[in-house]
Amino acid sequence: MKFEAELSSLPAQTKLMPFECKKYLLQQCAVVEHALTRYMLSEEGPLASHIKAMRYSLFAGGKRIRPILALAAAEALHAPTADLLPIACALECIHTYSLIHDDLPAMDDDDLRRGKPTCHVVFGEAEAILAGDGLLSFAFELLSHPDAQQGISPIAQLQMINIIAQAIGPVGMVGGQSLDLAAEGQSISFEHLRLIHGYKTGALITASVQAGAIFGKADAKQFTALSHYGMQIGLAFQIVDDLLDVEGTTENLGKTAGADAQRNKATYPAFFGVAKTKIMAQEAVEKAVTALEIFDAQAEPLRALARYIYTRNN
Ligand code: GRG
Repeated sequence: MKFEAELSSLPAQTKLMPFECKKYLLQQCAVVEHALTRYMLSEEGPLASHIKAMRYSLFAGGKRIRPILALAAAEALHAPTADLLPIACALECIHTYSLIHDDLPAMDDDDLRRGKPTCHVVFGEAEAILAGDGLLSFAFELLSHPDAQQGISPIAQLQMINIIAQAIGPVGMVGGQSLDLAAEGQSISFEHLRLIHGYKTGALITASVQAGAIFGKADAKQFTALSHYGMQIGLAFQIVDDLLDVEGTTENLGKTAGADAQRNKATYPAFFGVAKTKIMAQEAVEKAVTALEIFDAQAEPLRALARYIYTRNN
């Protein structure tokens, strides 16, 4: 999908040179990749085949948006980010678990993810369930890892774990997935769609930003601003995901394009058409950037990430 042309219509405050964002993303992706390699269990011993299934999906080439958002939020608060890396890796493990389970035959039954056959296609359904469970549990090992206790007070660390746990649980990502499955083939209201998106996709994205905010010792005003930013980019992320399902290709997306329509899923383009949906995504990005008004140039990566979420093509 070509969004670049539409970038010119974004207000000046949301503009950054595309190459700067690309460079930042590549750099941060490499940092996250390196940390994941360091923290993730290696494929040896009696559990090698279980760990192989976890590693297969974790290292299949995701964009690492959630960990990068956490790091960028801490950066916006002038915090050194090295000690945040175990938390950033935990967020990616949680996200990867959700993708593995989302692809299972009992859920979306997809055979392609991140450009590769899905975990259950390669390792079988039972092992894919366990790989997801393993990644989710391992994430909590990382959230409470001795390295994650550096540069943060025990109270702030517990608060961060609580926020992440809430975001991915029954009143968060898992609840959203449940609502999403129940809504398949049903005629639902737009308000209900927003609720599903907010829980299923928005909650973990918002929690990633909030984790960075807590690590960066945000005061109440900064935390509220970063939370608003997180909610708006979470919304933009899901709207663009809906658009990419319509306009993207399977090759670009690394997952089956057109799957939403095939499953008769309620989406933004289904409600509003493609053109209006793009405007709604832009509006969410603009609101996200406006929420960052109280921050200085250190928040530039967050502003660039908001814009990237709109222009991404996978
Ligand atoms: C199974 C508990 C459970 C939850 C599943 C994440 C999720 C909830 C479902 C995935 C379905 C989906 C396509 C949601 C839209 C937004 C989304 C999470 C897209 C994938 O995230 P990206 O684009 O993926 O960050 P990469 O592969 O780059 O990490």
